[in-house]
Amino acid sequence: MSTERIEGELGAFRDEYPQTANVVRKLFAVSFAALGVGGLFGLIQALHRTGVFRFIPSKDYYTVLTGHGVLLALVFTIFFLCGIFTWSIVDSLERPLESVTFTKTWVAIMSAGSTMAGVAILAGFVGEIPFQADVLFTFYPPLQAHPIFYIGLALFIIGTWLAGIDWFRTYWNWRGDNPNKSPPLRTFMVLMTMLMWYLSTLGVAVEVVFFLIPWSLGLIQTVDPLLMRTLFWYFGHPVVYFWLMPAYLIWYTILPKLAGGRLFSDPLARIVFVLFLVLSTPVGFHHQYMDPGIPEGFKFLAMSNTMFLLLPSLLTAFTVVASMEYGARKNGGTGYLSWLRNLPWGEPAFAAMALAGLMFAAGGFSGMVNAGMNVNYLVHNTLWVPGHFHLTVGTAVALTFMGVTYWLWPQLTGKRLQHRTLATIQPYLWFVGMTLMSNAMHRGGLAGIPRRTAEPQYENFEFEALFGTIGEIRWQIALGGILLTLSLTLFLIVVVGTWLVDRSAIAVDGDLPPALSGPEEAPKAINNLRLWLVIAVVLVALAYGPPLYTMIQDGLFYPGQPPQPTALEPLWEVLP
Ligand code: HAS
Ligand code: CU
Repeated sequence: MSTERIEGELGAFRDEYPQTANVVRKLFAVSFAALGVGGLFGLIQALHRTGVFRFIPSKDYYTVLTGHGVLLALVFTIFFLCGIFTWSIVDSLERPLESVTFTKTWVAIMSAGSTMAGVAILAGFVGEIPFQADVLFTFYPPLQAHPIFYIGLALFIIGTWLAGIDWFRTYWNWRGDNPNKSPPLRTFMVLMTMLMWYLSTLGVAVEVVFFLIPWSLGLIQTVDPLLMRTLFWYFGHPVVYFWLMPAYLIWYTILPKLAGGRLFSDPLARIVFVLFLVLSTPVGFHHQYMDPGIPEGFKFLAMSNTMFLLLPSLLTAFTVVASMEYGARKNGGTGYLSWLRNLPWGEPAFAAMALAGLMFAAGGFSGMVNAGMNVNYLVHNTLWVPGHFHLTVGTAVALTFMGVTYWLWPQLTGKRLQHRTLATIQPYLWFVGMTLMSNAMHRGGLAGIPRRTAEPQYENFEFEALFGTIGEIRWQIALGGILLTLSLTLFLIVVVGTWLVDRSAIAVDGDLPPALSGPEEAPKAINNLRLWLVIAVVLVALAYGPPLYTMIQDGLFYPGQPPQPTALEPLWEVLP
């Protein structure tokens, strides 16, 4: 196989930055391996809990569920986004990362951490082994895992912190050479996402390092479940934007090009990322509306912040669709909606991203329902919630990542995309499978079917009596799960097939066109990272300071005592 540049080939990223391309390929490879195994676990679960086909004992259900959640929601997504961010920084700043050794170090730390956590989870299948980690992907107490799981998680997070340092360092050096330029849009997006990540991972780092590791090692006897859940969800909401923001990066910078157009507004895209940094963290209590011990006023505050947090996504819907429409009209599209026909629906990369966006409109809607404090009581801990997140992380993010792979993989490998027909079918199959599965999950949730259980039927209680179409719901989930697995298999065949062929002239143009309204039209303050970080920290302190203070007073300083009445009155009773 020849590795020299092939004559006549469009500029492959691989030829310009061979070492970076190598790192990104490795990150993607780990990510896709996790996708394969995690996806298989998903199928096992869907068939098991619908009772369609059971080939594991129900006691292993939680091992499978934990593997599914950790491998897909943490390993697949985060390895992939680290690859996308590395590519974004290098390609948009047009300079390689500062030190290959440093880059390889964080990749190795992340890989070691995931392997440790993965081994602990898989050990759950083996009865005799004393370590296991059937703690689900949210891993908060009272469920307890072997220390190796928590240490693996800690390493994984440290790896992502180092990755951020790598990207920031490259940016700072670039700024030294270009003191008066705005950072390119992709770089700006990576930096804002990482600032949000640093701020929000503090919560989970404190939880894991100071509580869960010592607790699992037997160094401390008890932990306060409420405090642990609060530290987790302080991180647990922003992590969903850690997955989403790279997908938005792709929608803002690559999708308009694939649609034949240009991004509508660069400043608006920057504002969206600023809003995510500022608002993503002070909302975590919307996962804890049902938890006792948190003053209602602070839950209310989290709800209000969550509603404000819809804004960046609504702005995104506007900007990205406008950019697509611009492309379609340039290609001869007309009418209010008939321009949709002039989009390249037969291009796998485009179709995957556009379908992901469409499904996200529905996922965003079920998110709004979740966020309403009173409505949440109806859907919390039911199958509705997995319905919601299979549209968001499971489609908006996952399908966008698959779509961008069809575009980027040839540039990273220097090889032409193989099995194009399979690649063209794949996003549509995902769309149909997910429509069936997630719609049925939402409906099942409304009927009261709980999430996270192998046996959703209660003793002497038939959901049929409550909801006549339960049989139909069961089948939709099972069939949806099967179609999703098929789609995922097609994706992996395309990726592996492309990787294995010999190099040839590739047909992907990697240049991205500038936005219609460029960065020079944005106010200068937009690029002031420090300003936005300070505002984000202040908002977090307001939303979390007082409730955390009382929790720590009640729980940590008096371990083992019955809960003390909280000193904090609901917000509206303390405010003048
Ligand atoms: Fe969520 C639970 C609220 C977004 C993931 N969420 C979860 C869980 C996960 C998750 C994993 O308030 C479960 C955690 C667990 O295990 O317990 N979520 C929201 C809200 C939003 C939201 C308000 N979630 C996400 C995203 C996720 C994600 C994004 C992953 C990536 N969620 C909640 C709440 C809960 C929750 C409660 C707790 C529930 C409970 O009780 O446990 C918002 O960010 C959504 C805003 C989105 C929109 C949509 C805009 C539309 C766009 C589409 C544009 C179209 C295009 C294509 C580009 C307003 C941007 C057009 C195509 C053409 C052809 C024209
Ligand atoms: Cu959330």
